[in-house]
Amino acid sequence: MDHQQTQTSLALFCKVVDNYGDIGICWRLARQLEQEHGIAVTLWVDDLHSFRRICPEVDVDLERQLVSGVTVRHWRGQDGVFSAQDVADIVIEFFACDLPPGYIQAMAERAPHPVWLNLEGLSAEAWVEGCHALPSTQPRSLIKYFFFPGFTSRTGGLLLESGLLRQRQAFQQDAGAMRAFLGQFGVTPAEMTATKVSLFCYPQAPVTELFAAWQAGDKAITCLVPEGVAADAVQAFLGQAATAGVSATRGALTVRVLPFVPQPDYDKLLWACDLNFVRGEDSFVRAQWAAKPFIWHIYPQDKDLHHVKLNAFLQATSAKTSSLVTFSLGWNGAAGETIDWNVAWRRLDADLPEIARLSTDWEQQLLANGDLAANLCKFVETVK
Ligand code: TRH
Repeated sequence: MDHQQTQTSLALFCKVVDNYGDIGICWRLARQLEQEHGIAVTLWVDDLHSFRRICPEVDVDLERQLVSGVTVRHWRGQDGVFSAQDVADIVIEFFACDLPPGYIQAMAERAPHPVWLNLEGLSAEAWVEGCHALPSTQPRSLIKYFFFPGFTSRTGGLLLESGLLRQRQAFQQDAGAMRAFLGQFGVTPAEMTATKVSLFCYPQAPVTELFAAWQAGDKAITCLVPEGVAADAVQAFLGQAATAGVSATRGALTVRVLPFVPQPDYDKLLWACDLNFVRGEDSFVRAQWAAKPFIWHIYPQDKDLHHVKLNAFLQATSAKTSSLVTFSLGWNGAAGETIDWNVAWRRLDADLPEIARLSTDWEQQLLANGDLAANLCKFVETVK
């Protein structure tokens, strides 16, 4: 979309359900559309406090602010009044967050109507391909298209900024940079030489059991945990409050609490570790661009529906071994049998080099699908 033409405008609406994934994904997409596609992006978000945890530049008291070239608006409820002039060329509703009725009214009054997308959640389930890019007729002859991220060429692909993999390779080939990055959080040279694990999971994960297996193991483990994650298990291990900077070593295991870092630094944490425990959606995707083995803790849903989604991914990914599948099912309470974490860990640990090798093949497969932001722009061209 070259600049001779008027700059294309885009409005991205994000409601923070809980945790950081919703804003994590929307912030990443907003920045990329602005920086790589020259689109004038306005990000409407209803929770600036969660936003600031992943992006310290955000001022929680401002109604409107410019952050990294993106206009950030504080989305306060559904009563806003808008005119057709306020409506962007492209409107993205994240996770069916229900646009303000006044904005939809203004979209209908705008000529031409904007391109309206609902950016859906990520899943490897087969039905996604059949729903991706489907139109749905809305009142006042508006059309909304469903845009699905995914792992195949018949989906919207995954978020990936251009240059990210080059940055990663440079960082992972620079031992000094990795030492300095982890050193700023207090990681000692001895902890650096151990197997480094990042731990980002939901409270339900069997962290206490895994810590016991690591502590009793014959291999030194340095477990790096963002503050607030698995707080009960971490506090019990540390014997004190799990605040950033606190660490303890028991047996073969050292646990160190990290501060919650800005989003770009979270990538570096994944790049610097030998194994990553990730969750939800955005960290799950970032782990797949880190070329390191990872264990996914999926966002729990009622009636264990998330187990279907988990199994769909474990079937789809090529970066797997039976030890990883068993461990992942156990980690998500989907193994259907009691897991001996000493055995599960020993088997997974032995396969880490193989899984790391397989991760690069999987990365190539994902790259072939194109990145989500570029695919989204191409799709918009076909329907506008
Ligand atoms: O925080 P999450 O559990 O978010 C979840 C999921 O998105 C889930 O799909 C959604 O339904 C639910 O919210 C409502 O996990 P996720 O998706 O990995 O998002 C975490 C974000 O936080 C990601 O963008 C990385 C970022 N992050 C940092 O910026 N700094 C950090 O220190 C850490 C640990 C994470």
